[in-house]
Amino acid sequence: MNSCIAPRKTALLSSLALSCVLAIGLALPAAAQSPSPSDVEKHKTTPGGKYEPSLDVLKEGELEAPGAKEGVPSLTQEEFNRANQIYFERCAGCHGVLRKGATGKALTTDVTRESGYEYLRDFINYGSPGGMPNWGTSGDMTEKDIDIMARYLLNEPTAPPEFGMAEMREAWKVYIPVEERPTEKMNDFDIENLFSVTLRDTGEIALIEGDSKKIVSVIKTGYAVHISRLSASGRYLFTIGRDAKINLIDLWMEEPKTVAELKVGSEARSVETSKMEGWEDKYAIAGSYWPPQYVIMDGATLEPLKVVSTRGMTYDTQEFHPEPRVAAIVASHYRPEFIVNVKETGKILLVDYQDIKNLKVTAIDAERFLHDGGFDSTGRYFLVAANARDKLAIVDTKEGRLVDVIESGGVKPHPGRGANIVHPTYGPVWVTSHLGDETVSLIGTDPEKNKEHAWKVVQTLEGQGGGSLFVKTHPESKHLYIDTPLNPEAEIASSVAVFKIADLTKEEPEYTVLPIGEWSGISEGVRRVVQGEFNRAGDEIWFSVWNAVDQESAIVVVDDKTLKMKHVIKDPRLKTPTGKFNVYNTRKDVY
Ligand code: DHE
Repeated sequence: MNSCIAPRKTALLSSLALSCVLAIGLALPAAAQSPSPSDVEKHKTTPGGKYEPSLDVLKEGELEAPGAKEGVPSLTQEEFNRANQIYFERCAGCHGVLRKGATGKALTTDVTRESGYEYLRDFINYGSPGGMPNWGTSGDMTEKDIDIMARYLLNEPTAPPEFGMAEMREAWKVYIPVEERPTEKMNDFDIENLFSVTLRDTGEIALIEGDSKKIVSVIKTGYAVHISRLSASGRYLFTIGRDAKINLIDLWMEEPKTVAELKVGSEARSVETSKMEGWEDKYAIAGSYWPPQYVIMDGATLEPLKVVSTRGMTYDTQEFHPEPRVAAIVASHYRPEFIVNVKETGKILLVDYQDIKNLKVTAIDAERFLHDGGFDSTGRYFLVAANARDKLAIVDTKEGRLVDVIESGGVKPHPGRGANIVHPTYGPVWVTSHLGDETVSLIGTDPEKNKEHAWKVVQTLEGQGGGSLFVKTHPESKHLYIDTPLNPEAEIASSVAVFKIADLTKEEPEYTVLPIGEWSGISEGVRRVVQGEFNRAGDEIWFSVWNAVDQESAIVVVDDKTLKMKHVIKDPRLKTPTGKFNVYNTRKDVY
């Protein structure tokens, strides 16, 4: 079940983790029929449909093939390995590791055996108008792979191994104990304006000085490292790889280095640190996709202290879900709590870290398939996208309760951490763009002075198109930036749209297009332009020009006042740059 994208682009697209869905719905019709050519047209996967987790690390581990069962076609160990690889890479993001269903339908044997081998084979081959890509007829999967997958689905799924405290302690390494670390900053970097840049496909981060724009260090991290977060003091940088490896990097050292390391599972995406006054730098937390759990660690050593499973009941149908993945985690500024977003149960957990022996967790019923989100400008309200349901859930982190769940106004919201602007008409608003269409939604966030606008989509803007991942602004900026890295049009994917905040009063506000890809001077590759990040002063914004690992990539720095290109950072070490995390803005949640 290879990606439904032209093979030529495979390197970059696999790095995009685009797992084309096995089926949006395997709602089986009475007879297995090939779809008509016009139906096959409808199978074209959208950017939103493609942006599903790929459990790249799980596919590496060998699992034992299920034994023979009467009436069920068996697989050799080799075929089973191949099927697992395809399934974890392409299908598990939607259908779940255990095939119990997530955003896609369940593919458990009670469903698949009812349909039978021929039906499954044809379904995989031809797809369905309901959203299942036509893997065979598109040329993305060979006949042999389709045969293996049809048989695989008739066999019971095999669960990958658990990863508990014993495994974590075994993986835990402290390279430099706290007492041997510097007691003051030993380097000349302006740490507050340092950027930690994800070098996705090399499993590294680059530390780049904001003023000089020079790479001061490249540090090895986990596989396909995902995000960086800062400790409240700004001294410690935490990174998490998709392989669930956390690196703790001490920015005070003469040459910043990993001082401790921990693996918290097999697949993960999020890490955060305690930020409440009095608890600065004390704890860290990481959430995993597999096993479905979060772990609280010591903030200075990463010693794992408490592992908590997220398995449990879905918020709405109240059915047991065996693998609810942990998505975004943020740290409250108002209470000693981590805000943990669980995808499949649709619950937002407020994890009180004051007493981890007697752990208090408030479980808020929100919406399913929570993904990413951020705070409003006051840091009190947290807004998170339930992207498969086109909704946003809002939590009051001061009161510890759900404020509301609202329609996002577009298809598949993807805010990153969102962007906070003061709208000339509606007051403070938080912004999200969408993966599935061009909508940019502005949501009122001030229930005190702008009560009538609070928690409503007060305005929608028309951006360049779908495939947007991140929006960005800064309190000092008069602009709102929207990227579109996953848009199928190369020109749109390699540029960003900028709205003037003052123009938002106009009936149809227009945007300026910044041709960042072109400005980079790179002529090869798709030049996806992704994730704007401001510097500490808020007068320049950095964009990654993200190409495949064997192609040239860059970071383009834009002057926020003039919207002109200010600088291009190029370096042979800058391979596949994606996320960028300015130390000050990340630790203070400025966006
Ligand atoms: Fe991300 C944030 C999950 C693919 C770049 N990504 C997040 C968060 C989650 C997540 C849960 C929120 C973390 C938090 O705040 O604690 N991302 C996933 C996936 O499951 C998905 C769809 C597929 C996968 O298998 O990983 C995925 N993400 C990508 C990419 O392909 C991106 C564009 C490039 C890359 O580096 O992998 C990408 N994700 C990012 C970035 C952030 C992020 C840059 C942080 C944005 C921010 O401003 O905070």
